Amino acid sequence: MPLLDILEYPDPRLLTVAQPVDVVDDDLRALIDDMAETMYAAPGVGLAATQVNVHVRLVIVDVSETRDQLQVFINPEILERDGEQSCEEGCLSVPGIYDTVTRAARIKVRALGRDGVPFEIEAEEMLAVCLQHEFDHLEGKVFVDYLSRLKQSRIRTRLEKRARRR
Ligand code: GNR
Ligand code: NI
Repeated sequence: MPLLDILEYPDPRLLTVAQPVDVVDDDLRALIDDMAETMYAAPGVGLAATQVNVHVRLVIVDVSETRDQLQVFINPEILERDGEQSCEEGCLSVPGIYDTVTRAARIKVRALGRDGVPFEIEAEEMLAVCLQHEFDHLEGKVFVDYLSRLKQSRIRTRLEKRARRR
């Protein structure tokens, strides 16, 4: 199975708003499998379809230490959010850049699983951070959008320079 290429900031394709999935079928499950392989190889704790240039509402996460607890969220919705937490975030689409982002401490999420069956979960701590980070990707948003404009322009310059050297 092939590893998928991950788009890197400031690639304008990362700004795309993803479309809802209408059928959860074997093609979608094949994409999930390729994304999982790509996320584990990176390694990352989450991956949104947007990052592999597929603009549908699908994210995967695995925040377990054992790296064997894949969670799949299709057409996710945040039903409730409360509290605040700040976490040092990174992103596979913004390699080598880490900064603190404040997000909701707890969220309640509804989505479809890889079998197409709806489920709801409550998330806190790292899972809540990761899910909010992934759901942002589906809206065309990356964590650097929360940083100051000065930091954003420094990050843009640094990654553009690095991309040119490759
Ligand atoms: O691997 C990842 N680590 C991470 C760390 C802190 C907050 C969010 C993340 S998600 C990131 C993988 C990624 O880019 N997902 O979109
Ligand atoms: Ni990311």
